[in-house]
Amino acid sequence: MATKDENGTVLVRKEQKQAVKPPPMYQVFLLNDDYTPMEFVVAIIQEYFSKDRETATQIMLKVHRDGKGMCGVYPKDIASTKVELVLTHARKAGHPLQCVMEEA
Ligand code: TYC
Repeated sequence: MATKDENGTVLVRKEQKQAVKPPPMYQVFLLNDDYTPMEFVVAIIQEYFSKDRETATQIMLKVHRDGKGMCGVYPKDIASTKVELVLTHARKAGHPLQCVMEEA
């Protein structure tokens, strides 16, 4: 909004600081276990995290070696939906695969 000071000079307010913060983002991880087949994990990463086969294989191998690997970063509701879909798919297939989210 423009106003005038005592000399009649037009004062223009500086653009207001952005009032809305960007939403917090969440990293989605797969955890290693001794039973879920490698091929199943690769397929999960391709299907739910939109990775190509090579990238999915690299992520799966990282999880296998290090115990944990990041599959993607999303706003909270999307991350939470991905975790639920992965867990549901894994349980239906009879695998103990674990999937978790952490604020980035
Ligand atoms: N460790 C599993 C195996 O040797 C493979 C595996 C990889 C399981 C990644 C889970 O998130 C996982 N069959």
